[in-house]
This record gives sequence, structure tokens and C-alpha cells, in this order.
Amino acid sequence: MADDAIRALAARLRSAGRVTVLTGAGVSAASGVPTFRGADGLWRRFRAETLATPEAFAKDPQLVWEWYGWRRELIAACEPNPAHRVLAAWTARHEGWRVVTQNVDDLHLVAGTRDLIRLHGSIWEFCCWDGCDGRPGRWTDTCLPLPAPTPRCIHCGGLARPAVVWFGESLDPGDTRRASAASSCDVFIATGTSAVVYPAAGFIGEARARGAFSVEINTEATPTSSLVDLTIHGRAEEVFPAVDALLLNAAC
Ligand code: BJW
Repeated sequence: MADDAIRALAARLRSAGRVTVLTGAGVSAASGVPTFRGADGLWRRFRAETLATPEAFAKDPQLVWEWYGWRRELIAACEPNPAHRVLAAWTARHEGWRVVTQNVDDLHLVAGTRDLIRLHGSIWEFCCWDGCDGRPGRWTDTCLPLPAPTPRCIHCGGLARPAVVWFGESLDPGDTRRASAASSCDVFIATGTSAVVYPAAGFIGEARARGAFSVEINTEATPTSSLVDLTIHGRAEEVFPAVDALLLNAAC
């Protein structure tokens, strides 16, 4: 691990009032959740265009539900790792420190993260495929295996779908607004994300443009690496505990 870079990040964080951490699939990798685009990424075995689009669902809902059913069972067996735990502790200790995640696994919530912003929804929630008027518009369903090969809307009995954001779909405007507001901060850390999916990846540039000190923590280079103020080449589950240990020591 890059010790100098870790010390530099800890020094920045010590004097920071507002800190935002944007997380991606790499943060859950140590928990056993496959990433999308890495060497063992989900997309290697399943093409995104085939499964994570409204068009794919319209064409073959059962195939898409099979993929989500498989992922739900896999995620249910996973627990938060040290990266999730440190980030949850930060949101508890510091009023202005936020986590914005692209992950749908909810492991940040299981770890106890406060005020989590989930940009791409949750794999544990469903909504109506036809967009019926029933309220609540999305509901939690943690059934394993899935309640049916093609789960139904609890309101109208039509097809239900996972309450996640597929390619070509708009993010929840409230989530986008809150993530954009969180981009006004002293330190912005992007971690475990390939930084290729928008609008999430755009928050890194937005934070920089508003004067944040920007940091990337990743095992590999991404399109963002050359743009940020500090890159830390390492695993999130090792880097965050190392940074936190420095912060806690300084607090003694
Ligand atoms: C580690 C590690 C360890 C490993 N420690 N690191 C602007 C420019 C270009 C395109 C667009 C644009 N604006 C919109 C678009 C189109 C599109 C898009 O971004 N396309 C690009 C791919 C080209 N965006 C959209 O369609 C979005 N909607 C939208 O913009 O609406 C407005 C609109 C509507 C209509 C028309 C036009 C505009 C929606 C995007 C939704 C993304 N959905 C998914 C699926 C969610 C549901 C599900 O999970 O099933 O979200 S796709 C998938 O990618 C998932 C992820 O959240 C997302 C990001 O992936 P992430 O987290 O970065 O994972 P990986 O695998 O890519 O990277 C892992 C990283 O971790 C790697 O870098 C590793 O090195 C690292 N790593 N182990 C630290 N231990």
C-alpha cells in the first residue's frame, strides 16, 4: 500500500468538515460480490446490454429475473467488509461526511451507514413494471429464492421489476440532487468504481470544479486517475482501515 499517499489523505481528512465518498462495486468485492467490469466482472459472463436495460426486460423478463435472483442469493451470503465498516463509522462520527453509492447490494446499510445516497437503487426492492399508481411505488422484498419466477406487482398484479436503475433510465431526481449537493465538499473520494457510468462518474469532476480535494482509491487505473489530486493504488478494504487508524491515533 502507498503509505505516503495514505498519510496525505489522513492529513486532508483531519481538517475537513465536509467529506463525500463515492463508492462502486470494488468496495463490495472483498465481501464476495462480483464487480461489473473487472477480470471477474459480472459483465464478462453476462452482457450489460442483454440484461440491465428496460429493453432486455421487455423482451425476456424471466431471463432478467433469473439474473437478479442469482445475484440476490449471492449477495445474501455476503457481509460488509472493513471498507463498509470504516465508512459507516465515519458517517456516525462526523456530521458532514457522506457516502454516495452506485451499489445495489445495500452492504453500506447493513454496516450502518447514515444518510446513504443510493444512486442505482436496491436489489432488495421491487416496483411495478407498468408504473401503476399503487403506493408505495417501491417495496422491499427479501424473499430467497424469488417469490416467483417473474414476481408480481403488489398493487395491480402485473409484472414487478427490480427497483434498480438500468442503462438509459433516469436516476431518482432526489438522489441526483442530494449527490450533487454532497459534491460541494472539502474532500471527495471515489473508490472501487471504474468511473465510466454517468451521471455518477460526473460527480468527481463536479466536486473538483467546486474546489474539493479529489482522491481515487482503486486497485487499477481508471479514466479519473489522471484527473484527481491524489491516487491511492490499493484495496478499499485495506486503505480505509489504514486511513482510519491514522485519524483515530491523531485523535488520542
Ligand atoms: C477495487 C477493488 C477493491 C476492484 N478496492 N477498488 C454521459 C457520457 C456518456 C454516457 C452517458 C452519459 N450520461 C448518460 C450516459 C449513458 C449511460 C452511461 O453512463 N453509459 C456509459 C457506460 C457509457 N448512463 C445511463 O444510462 C444512466 N442513466 C442516465 O444517465 O439517465 C439520463 C438519461 C436517460 C435517458 C437517455 C439519456 C440520459 C443510468 C446508469 C445506470 C447504471 N446501472 C448499473 C446497473 C444497476 C443495476 C444492477 O446492479 O443490476 O449500475 S450498470 C453498473 O455500472 C451498475 C454499477 O452501479 C455501475 C458502475 O459500475 P462500478 O461500480 O464502477 O463497477 P465496475 O465493475 O465498473 O468497477 C469496479 C472498480 O472497482 C474497478 O475500477 C476495479 O479496479 C475496482 N476494484 N476491487 C478498490 N478491492
